[in-house]
Order: sequence, then structure tokens, then C-alpha cells
Amino acid sequence: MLKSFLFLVVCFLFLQATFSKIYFQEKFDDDWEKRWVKSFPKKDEDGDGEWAVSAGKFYNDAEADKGLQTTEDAKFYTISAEMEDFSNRDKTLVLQFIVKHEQNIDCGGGYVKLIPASALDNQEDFGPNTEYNIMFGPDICGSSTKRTHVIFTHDGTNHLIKKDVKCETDEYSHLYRLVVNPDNTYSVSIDGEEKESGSLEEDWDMLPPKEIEDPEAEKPADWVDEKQIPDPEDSKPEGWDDIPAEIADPDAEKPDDWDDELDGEWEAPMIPNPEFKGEWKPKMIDNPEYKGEWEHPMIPNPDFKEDPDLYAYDSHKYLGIEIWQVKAGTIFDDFIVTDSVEEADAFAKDFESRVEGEKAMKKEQDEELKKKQEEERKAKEAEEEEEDEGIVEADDELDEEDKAEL
Ligand SMILES: [Ca+2]
Repeated sequence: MLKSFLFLVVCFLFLQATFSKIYFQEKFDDDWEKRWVKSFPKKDEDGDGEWAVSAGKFYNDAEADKGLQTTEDAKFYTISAEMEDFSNRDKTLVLQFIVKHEQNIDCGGGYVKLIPASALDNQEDFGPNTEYNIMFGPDICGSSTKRTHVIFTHDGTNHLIKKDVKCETDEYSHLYRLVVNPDNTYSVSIDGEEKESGSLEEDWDMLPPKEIEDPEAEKPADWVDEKQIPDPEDSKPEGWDDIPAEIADPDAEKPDDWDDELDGEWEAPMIPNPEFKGEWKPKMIDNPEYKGEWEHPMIPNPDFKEDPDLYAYDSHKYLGIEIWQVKAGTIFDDFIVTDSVEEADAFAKDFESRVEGEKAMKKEQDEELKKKQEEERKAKEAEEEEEDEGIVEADDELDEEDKAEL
């Protein structure tokens, strides 16, 4: 019994290993340039930035942590790699990569695109207007934009996810993963933690709404939506209108030098009447006829049609990066496009130690810098002190000379 169970487990693992498929992977080893094609859509205005491959300023492993880095501020970056052309129909799709904004990014994209074969005849033509299937990854600008984009193109329109999926904004490596399943569900995780998941139908407006307002229904003409009305029982108290708004100031006195003949008859100045109550208004009471807010009745949308293939694309052939960065320095690494979450997990097995190593090296560098700054500060203080003493000594000498002259 146990034997046959173990046999089944082994078979299952074997099948999984055999049938899982990696369509593309990239670690940016020495031969990376064979796989990537740069394009220069902004060459006319000298707007394309230079790419490099670097582990950056702080890292865990000087070789393994090398990735594709943006190097020039305020430039566009456009590059793509050819994958095995595949369809994700009936399969899971996993898109995963590392982004490290080690420059402490202020504004710039960190997202990638999956592009169909039909969108590009020549990879050098890849640019901002190239059609894509899926766009995924972080986008940061100022304090207002800190989101993880998940965009699907459906019937020629790019649809943004309706949920706000925050992205990471610090200077260390982060692992972004999008999983799209054949049951039209998805999951977004960052550093192995699921940030969002659900259904493609609900979280994007790729399909028309399931229900619409009934065009036949109208708010009845006699619908009462006034919550309160003036109390019909209430009446204006007697004498309300007889109270004047202003009265002659009872404290005013005729000035001693007032000349009735010259100045005319003296009159006390007018002041606001403290008794005055303004215009009378009846008090408000709840309207007994109130029916509440009218709600437009909904009906099923005749234009809505379930689409069981919402997740499916016939061709993903290229992986492209097409971004703008104000402050450059972002490093992309460890791209994997596969139908297997297990393969993606295996590919990311060193991620945690990578980040730990980065943090340790950054801490060391920060401490070193702090020490250096402290030493410089002290040296400067000592120098200033010496100068001050020099002035005092010079003053003393002057005093001596003065004395001698006297
Ligand atoms: Ca690498």
C-alpha cells in the first residue's frame, strides 16, 4: 500500500518535472547580449538611455546579482528578448522577475511586457506603440503613484486592474510574480507574499458589465425624495415682524460741542438690535411621505457574454521593457516565464539570501560613510579651532608691538 503510494508520488513529481515548461529565463550572464535587442525609439531627440549589466552598488553575490541596469537619468529605455513563442491556453502562466531600485527612485517604470509574434517583424522596432498582451510590474512617480501595474490587452484595448496593488519603493531587490490561470483567476505576489488575487472578469473591465440600468425604468413623477419638510403646524409668533433690526444706541450721548444750528438735530447712532431674530422660518420635520432614494432597477446586460478564454493568448513571443526613468539605476534580473509555479519557486530560491546580502553590504557602506563624514567634520572643527587660536596669537603679538611702540 505504502509502496504504491510512494510510486504514485514519484510518478507525479516525474510528470510535473517532465511537463512543466520554461519559455524564457534570463540571469544576465556573460552572453546576455545574444538574447536581447536594444531599440532606440527616441533617437531623434537623443532620448534613449544606455543599458548596462551590473550588480549595482550593493549586492550579495558579485556575479549572480548582475542584472540589466538603466544608467542615465531622464531617459527612455527600450529593449526586448525573444522567447519560445507559446500560447498560455489551457495552462498556467507565470511571469516573474526581480526589480531593484537601488537609486532610491523618484519617478520611473519597472514593468515588463509580454508581446505577441504579430506585434513585431523586427525587434529593433519595439517601442511605446508596440502592441502587447500583458504588462506587469512596479511604477513609481512622486508620492502619488506607487502601484504594481497589471494590464491585459483584450480586443485591442489595454485594461488596467481596478484594484490598487501597491509596489515596493525601497532600494533593495524585490521579486514580482504574476500568475494567470486557465480558470480565469490570477494572483500577484511580491517577495513571495500574495498582494492581490481574484477573477479576471471582476477585477478588470475586459467584458461589458453583467448588469445595466433598466432603460425602461424611470423615476416615478410622484416619487418623494425630500427627507424633511417645514412643519405645517408651526406658525410665526405674534409680534415677530415688529422687532426692528436696528435701534438707536441707548448709551450714546450728545457730544458737548454739538451745535444744533450748525450740525442739525443730534440723533443717536443706530446699532444692531439684540432682540432682533431675523426672518421667521418654520421648523423642519421628517417628511412622512419620504420614500428614500430612488434606485434605478438593474437588468441583465444583453451585451454581456461570458468569456471562458479571457486569460488566453495565442502567442507570447517577446519579453520587452519599455520605460521612462527620471533617476536611473534600476536593475532587472532573474526573468522567468513558465507554466509552472514550482519552476518559478525554484528559480527564486536564492532570492532571500540575495536581499539579506544586499542589506548587509548597504549597512556596512552606510556606516563607513557615516564614519568618514564624522571624521571630516572633526577634522574641519580642529582646523577651525587652530585658525581661531592663530588669530588670538596674532592679536597678542600686535598687543606686544603696540606696547613696544608706546
Ligand atoms: Ca543575474
